[in-house]
Amino acid sequence: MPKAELHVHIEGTLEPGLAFALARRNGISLPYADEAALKAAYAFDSLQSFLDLYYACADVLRTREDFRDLMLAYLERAAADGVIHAEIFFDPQTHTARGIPFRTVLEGLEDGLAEGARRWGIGGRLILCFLRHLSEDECLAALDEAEPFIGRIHGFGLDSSERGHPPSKFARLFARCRALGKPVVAHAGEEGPPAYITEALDILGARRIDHGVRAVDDPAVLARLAREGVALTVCPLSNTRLCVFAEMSEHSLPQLLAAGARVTLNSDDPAYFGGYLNDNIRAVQAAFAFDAATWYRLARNSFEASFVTDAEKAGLI
Ligand code: ES4
Ligand code: ZN
Repeated sequence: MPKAELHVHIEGTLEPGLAFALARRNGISLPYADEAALKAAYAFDSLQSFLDLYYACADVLRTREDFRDLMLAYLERAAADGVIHAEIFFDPQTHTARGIPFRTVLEGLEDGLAEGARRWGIGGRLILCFLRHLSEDECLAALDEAEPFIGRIHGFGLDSSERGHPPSKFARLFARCRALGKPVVAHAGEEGPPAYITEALDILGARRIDHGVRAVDDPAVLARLAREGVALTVCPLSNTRLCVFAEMSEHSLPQLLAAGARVTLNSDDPAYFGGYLNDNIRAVQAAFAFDAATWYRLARNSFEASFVTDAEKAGLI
């Protein structure tokens, strides 16, 4: 079934094989002996334990070609899963903090998008994510750096450590993003409370909520999401790997669907969490045995919640 993927971090698609190949190409060493040792470190007990490794591995990404190769590897894998459109997060601050120019990151990712469209017909857009563990002033400086390239950035998002970094910390930043005429999204209600979902909507003007799975902890928030048709980009394997839910059978996905929320399924950081989009779908089906109508609804939601305009959609599906 054709699908759109709306929640995937390009840095989270860095497979161990490519990480070691890029480390060799760039003459740098990873703090792991080999691919097996790196994979063995993929045992997380929280979002932070994952982020520590995710930022460490991103250090192998140095050149425009590295970012191109990373994007191309993701698009090949996504296309094989029936993804025909992807809205892809990137974290420029992770790279500019290491001295990699914003332009190098952007142009490499764009090279990959162009090549992926040629080879597999897959469409892709870039959503620039700000790192919420940093200060709002640091994020405003990152936006300054991105502004010369604004026509090549589809939207803005908010990711990294959620607890203790509420959306309200970034009110001025997202006001500027909206003033640039761009759609904004935010991670909220992954590890953080439902109140962060409300802040993302009311203070940041988020058009979609990334994760949002903890909305079930506040019936009023859940009812509002359903009433307003706010899309939730849910990432089931991410949530179980990061211990948001102990097991897939405990995931809030059936409650979100039953409440009428506009749920989409996504892979988040597929290299780290045990699989790409169809692996997520298989894991959900093994736990919940949804009927065909539910799967059709989920695929349809992915297009309806995308930032593709109606006119563009007419040509897409
Ligand atoms: C992330 Cl799973 C998750 N949550 C928040 N920020 C992230 N960045 C990459 N993956
Ligand atoms: Zn995410």
